[in-house]
Amino acid sequence: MPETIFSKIVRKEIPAKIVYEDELSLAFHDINGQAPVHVLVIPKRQIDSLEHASPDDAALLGHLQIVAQQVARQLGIHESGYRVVMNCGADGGQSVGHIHYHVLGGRPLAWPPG
Ligand code: DGP
Repeated sequence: MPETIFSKIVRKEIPAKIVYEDELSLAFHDINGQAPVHVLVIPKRQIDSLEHASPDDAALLGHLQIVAQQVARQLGIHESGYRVVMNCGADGGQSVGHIHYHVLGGRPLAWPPG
């Protein structure tokens, strides 16, 4: 799949409000935040979606979840609670073809999602 805007963010070719970075991952505020805290956690290496992930990607996906925890703590939503969600494919609501977790918090979140 062609690269997306997220690869440009990884390479710092376009700006983003980055809150965390390491050799494998990047976390930055969503441009269209749906909660007081809405951060995206992405791998630097593009995987198009969860459907495109393989067992070899298991450690990387686990790493992204620990980064999500770190971001929640850093932004002070770890005690009130937060949601970590990944959309996959058209019906899942995925709009950017570079796998990512959403970290949402800072207000009560409804369930189930629409
Ligand atoms: P999803 O719909 O699950 O694929 O989520 C993609 C999210 O990416 C969506 O909430 C909006 C966000 N987004 C799209 N383009 C940009 C961008 O250029 N910068 C930032 N910070 N977020 C973006």
